[in-house]
Amino acid sequence: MSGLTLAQKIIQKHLVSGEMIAGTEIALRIDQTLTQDATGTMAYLEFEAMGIDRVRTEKSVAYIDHNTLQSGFENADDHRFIQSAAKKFGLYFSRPGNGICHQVHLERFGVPGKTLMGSDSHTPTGGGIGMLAFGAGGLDVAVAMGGGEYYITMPKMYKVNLTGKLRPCVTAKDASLELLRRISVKGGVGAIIEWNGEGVKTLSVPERATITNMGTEVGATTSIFPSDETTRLFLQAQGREEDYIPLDSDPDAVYDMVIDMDLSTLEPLIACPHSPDNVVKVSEVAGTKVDQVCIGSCTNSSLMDLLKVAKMLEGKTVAPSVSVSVSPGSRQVLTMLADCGALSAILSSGARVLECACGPCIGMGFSPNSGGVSLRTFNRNFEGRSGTADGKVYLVSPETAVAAALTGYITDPTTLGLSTEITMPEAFKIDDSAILPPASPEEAKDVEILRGPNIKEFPKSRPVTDSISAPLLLKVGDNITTDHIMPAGSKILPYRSNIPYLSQYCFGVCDKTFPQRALEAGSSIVVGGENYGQGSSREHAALVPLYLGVRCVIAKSFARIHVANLVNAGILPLTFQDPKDYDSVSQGDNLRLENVFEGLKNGTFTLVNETTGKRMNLQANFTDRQQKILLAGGLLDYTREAK
Ligand code: MIC
Ligand code: SF4
Repeated sequence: MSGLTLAQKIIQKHLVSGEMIAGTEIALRIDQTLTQDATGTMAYLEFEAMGIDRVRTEKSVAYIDHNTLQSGFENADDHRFIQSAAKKFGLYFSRPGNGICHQVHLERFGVPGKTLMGSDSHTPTGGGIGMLAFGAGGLDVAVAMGGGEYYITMPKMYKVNLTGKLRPCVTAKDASLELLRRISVKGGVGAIIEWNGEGVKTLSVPERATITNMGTEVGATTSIFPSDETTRLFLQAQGREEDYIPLDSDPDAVYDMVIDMDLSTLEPLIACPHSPDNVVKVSEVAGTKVDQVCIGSCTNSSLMDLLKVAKMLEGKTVAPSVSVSVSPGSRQVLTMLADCGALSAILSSGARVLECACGPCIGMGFSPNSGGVSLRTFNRNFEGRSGTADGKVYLVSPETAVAAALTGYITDPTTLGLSTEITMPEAFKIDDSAILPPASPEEAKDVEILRGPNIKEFPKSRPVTDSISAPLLLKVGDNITTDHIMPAGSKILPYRSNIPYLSQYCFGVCDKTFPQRALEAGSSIVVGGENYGQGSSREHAALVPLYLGVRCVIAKSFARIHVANLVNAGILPLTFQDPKDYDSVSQGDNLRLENVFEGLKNGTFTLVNETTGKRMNLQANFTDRQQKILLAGGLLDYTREAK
């Protein structure tokens, strides 16, 4: 028997059912959960609907970090709802302004060797300290909060074998962009990526967390680093040394793919609009005029990142033509920047310091000017996500961001000769006063859940039927993101608990007429290309199509979290057996799915294009559990029936 990979070791310890054979279904015990507010309201409504009175995990945390603009009552009502639900159901509550869920979780809660599930696709950030951390839809997280297992397909194991050491002004972000350049936004689908090898020793915890965070962008199930002396020192500095355990893969562990990466040969890289894998060297686009620079997000807002930013900005002012924002990842980061004087260097440079929240990353303010070029240290540059439809967003490291802020043009930071030498403090400032503990089970009985008028009914799902006849109302191309299906941003995000309202914006980036046409048709089918549904974990990208009557999505291939969300919503996700059949259907055709019940069991479905007469095969390997969920009309109904 060969040895185990690091991820396999954690999976083995948490395996409730199934075997560790790639491609088969396994069920995992989940130790910790996290939610953020944009997905959390729905997740707690779903948890409530399951009728469980208390979370059954080791630790569950509810964060408020996305919807912090509060330009009306909606966000504030949702915050209050989540706060009261957390208190009643036994969760810790991280108050608005306390920071971005992934950054705060890493600082204050994450534990090596534990499993973490979060209703946010960047939950794998926890892999930076050796957690096995998964992003999932809100309903799956609600089930895990109730003590239910997490069902996934046992992933393949990939290894990035790191050697060498990063040169000054070349960063962990560049290593992530290099992986995206090599394997693309779908190169990690169905796999866990372990970062290992000699080079790991040279990377700090925040650098590792940047890398595991960006692993979501290659479509990986999750990403993970070993837990070693660097991890121990980080936890010690957070006053949590008792949470440390060492963890590594066995020397003879077998991987399905090994990617070698020599850190010392990397150069500053940049992802050009509108995809994180549209990566070139910074030097190749140097000289492009920049209008805006945003530093922050769960990818690059650690104390280490911002101390380096402050060091580069110290005594200088940003170019007059560039608007610069800095959003620290957490209150801990912000107070420590303030205490050591680094904040003053940032402020004096002319940068605007924003709240410790997601902010511009999810279009919550700070949108670029018309057609503006925005360099961001974030993880996603999907079209329209910034809030400016024709904005051109590039993804870069904090060092490359500062270089552009100072010069006004895309600039390779290694050419500026600026020092990024910083000393990290031995201990972080611990102040958990903005993390509210849950009520005791006794007190919880009297806690009232506070609901605002923005909370509307959950859309009714319908069990799949043996034959489905519906028009193909929308045909889209490859790599459609959940930001295309259900856009976010400051104008729409406040309505995450109001599916009827949200539905007006469904597929707005692709076709503004879709919602109206779908409502009129009553039942519809959507067709997509490769990697349909990549990006975020938002289950709204399934719940809203459900509300609009979408019965089935047919694609060349799907992204992992989205396909699970479609099944949970009771929508059939099917793939073309022959990808060329994608060309045999056109928007407006009438389609008919036959023998659906048989197909659920044997994996093959017949699709008849009633407009052209062509018949073709579709496929899907639904597990027994998924078949039951689809027949019950979604996971919520299935869970209720199973109780
Ligand atoms: C994102 O980065 O797209 C989000 C907003 O954090 C989403 C979650 C959401 O849509 O609420 C994610 O990554 O899962
Ligand atoms: Fe927030 Fe952006 Fe991270 Fe999503 S990617 S959790 S919006 S900071």
